[in-house]
Amino acid sequence: MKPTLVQRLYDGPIDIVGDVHGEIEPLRSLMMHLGYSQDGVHCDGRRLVFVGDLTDRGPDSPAVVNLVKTMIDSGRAQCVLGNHDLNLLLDHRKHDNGWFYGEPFFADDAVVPQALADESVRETVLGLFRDLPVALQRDDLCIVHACWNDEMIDDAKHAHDAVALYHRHHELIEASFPGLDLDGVAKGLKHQNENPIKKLTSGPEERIDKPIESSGKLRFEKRVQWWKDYQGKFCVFGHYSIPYGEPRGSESAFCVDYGVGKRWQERRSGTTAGFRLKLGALRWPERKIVFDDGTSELV
Ligand SMILES: [Mn+2]
Repeated sequence: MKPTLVQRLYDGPIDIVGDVHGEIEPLRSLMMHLGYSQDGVHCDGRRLVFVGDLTDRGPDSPAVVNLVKTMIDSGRAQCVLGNHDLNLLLDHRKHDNGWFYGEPFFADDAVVPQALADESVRETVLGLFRDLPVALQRDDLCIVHACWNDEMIDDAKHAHDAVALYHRHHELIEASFPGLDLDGVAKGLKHQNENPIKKLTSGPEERIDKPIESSGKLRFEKRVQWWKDYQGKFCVFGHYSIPYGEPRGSESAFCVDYGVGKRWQERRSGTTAGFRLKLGALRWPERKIVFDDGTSELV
């Protein structure tokens, strides 16, 4: 029987890596600065834990998947499922996951350089994502891609297949609509906030009065900063793409996603070094963040 969607996090010292989004070179640099060999061995026996969103946007999603899969298969790394990873499992095409379908990523009428998948890459990617848990925990620490929520973690604890759990709740939520007199935004928010797989991998949202433009679409909802009210076990999460220098959590929660997924925008505007958007890893229990450029600081 498959293990459940909430699994035991490694004991001992770990390094928790933010959303990689296909950025293979920053990942290799980060591993080197953390003291890992290129296949993920650390001389002190430390291990890597990824917060999900391994693919999309960056130049080489297949290479990131191959590397992380090799480390997971040999017991040297763990990874939780992110919303981008989930989209591929659900076959939800988005503006930035065309690489998976063999199609170039256009932004502002120019191609963003990316390795494109073929059939065998697609098989490897789905094979990895199908087996990922949505959350990891141990006595002092828990890890999820976007949002920790006890009630939804409980649902995930009793499930073995993220796609099946997603569809089950999707249908339950749809079945609750007749007679409720909800508009499209309210329905969308129910799908976002009441489906455990959605909420754990992409976080809670709320309605806003003035729509904002995001990825070329008008949106009537925005993300909720759930960590401001969170008081549980220390939680490390990704997803929110918070640049260096900005507030990134609370007493009990820390966002390790420093936004490297949008580094293609910096490259396009001519930056070749000293990037503002970084890939970081939180060393635990040291509580030290190490970046792909080799800099580090206590948090
Ligand atoms: Mn994400």
